[in-house]
Amino acid sequence: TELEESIETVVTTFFTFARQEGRKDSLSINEFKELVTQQLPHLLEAQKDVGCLDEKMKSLDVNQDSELKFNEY
Ligand SMILES: [Ca+2]
Ligand SMILES: [Ca+2]
Repeated sequence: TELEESIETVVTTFFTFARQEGRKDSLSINEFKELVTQQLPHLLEAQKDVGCLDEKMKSLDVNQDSELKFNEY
């Protein structure tokens, strides 16, 4: 279904960026910024500048370990 394809795209995108550095199953702040910059440019425009992404990351990072697990994302 269309929903399944969308979910698969989200999962694939997450892990493509997550494996770039450090832990392979979670996003560092740099990986998170790369992902948003490259894959979610409209979200970036809405956020106005990259500094807001730090805030976004903090709000998503439930356990505050500076890495985003898929369940946090
Ligand atoms: Ca990583
Ligand atoms: Ca975390």
